[in-house]
Amino acid sequence: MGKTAFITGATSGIGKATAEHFANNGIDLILCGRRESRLKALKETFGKKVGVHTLCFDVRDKEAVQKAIQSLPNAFSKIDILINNAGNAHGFDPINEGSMDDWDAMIDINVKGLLYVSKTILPQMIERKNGHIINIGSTAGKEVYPKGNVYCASKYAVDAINQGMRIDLNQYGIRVGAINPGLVETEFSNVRFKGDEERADNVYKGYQPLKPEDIADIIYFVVTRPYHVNIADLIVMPTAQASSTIVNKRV
Ligand code: NDP
Ligand code: 8X3
Repeated sequence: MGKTAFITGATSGIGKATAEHFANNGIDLILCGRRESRLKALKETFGKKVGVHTLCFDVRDKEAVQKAIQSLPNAFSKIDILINNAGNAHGFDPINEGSMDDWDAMIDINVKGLLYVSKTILPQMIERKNGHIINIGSTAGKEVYPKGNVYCASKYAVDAINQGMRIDLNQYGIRVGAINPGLVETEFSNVRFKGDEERADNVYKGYQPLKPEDIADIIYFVVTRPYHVNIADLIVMPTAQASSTIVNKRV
């Protein structure tokens, strides 16, 4: 029987590209996000290749998370792979000027949302003594950059949770690993700059950023290693990027 992957944040960027890559390689999909029309379109497209079930919920709402996962039909109730991907940066301000609402959003989505989803899915993985969890961290979770403050903190938390999960779930044979991308051109900067397209586009100008497909390809590689191989922590940057702050913009 084929595998089933549960992908949060599948309506855009890295999550969507991962869904497409998995669909092209026969992995059934449970796709999550808040934008229902996008989920519907993804189901129509990828449903031609693999089984697809969609769940529309906000990862910040723990009751909604539990209700959605408990509602999974039998054909999708066994989750082999969990991609904890939903997340964003909100705002780009020095710490003294940051918005408390932005801080809430980043901690609630990137950290607490990841925990709620994982906690709800873990019992079945523990029961089967099998499962693979990929946490999408960031270079921002390895190195703080100016005005990154709380977004970086949320991704440092993902790094700690990734390590903690791997330690605590080791006895159940569950694989846990993080992929930490650098600059990837997605809707990430549109969200960070609250719809300011010009500012968002500027982030990716003058060099070749990663494409979401580059990360999807790596995620697929990670989940297709033999069972005894666990890729625990991976940093992936565009060639033009050397650190969170050093990017070779050939303009
Ligand atoms: P996108 O903005 O393109 O995608 C973000 C996804 O997260 C969307 O599908 C969105 O779906 C979902 N999401 C956001 N908030 C919520 C919420 N409250 N509840 C449920 N789903 C939510 O960005 P990326 O693809 O770039 O980001 C994916 C992950 O990759 C994030 O964790 C990000 O931090 C990380 N990352 C991104 C990098 C980059 O440079 N782009 C680099 C390093 C890491 P919807 O709006 O439909 O709910
Ligand atoms: C996203 C990468 O450098 O924009 O996590 O924070 S960065």
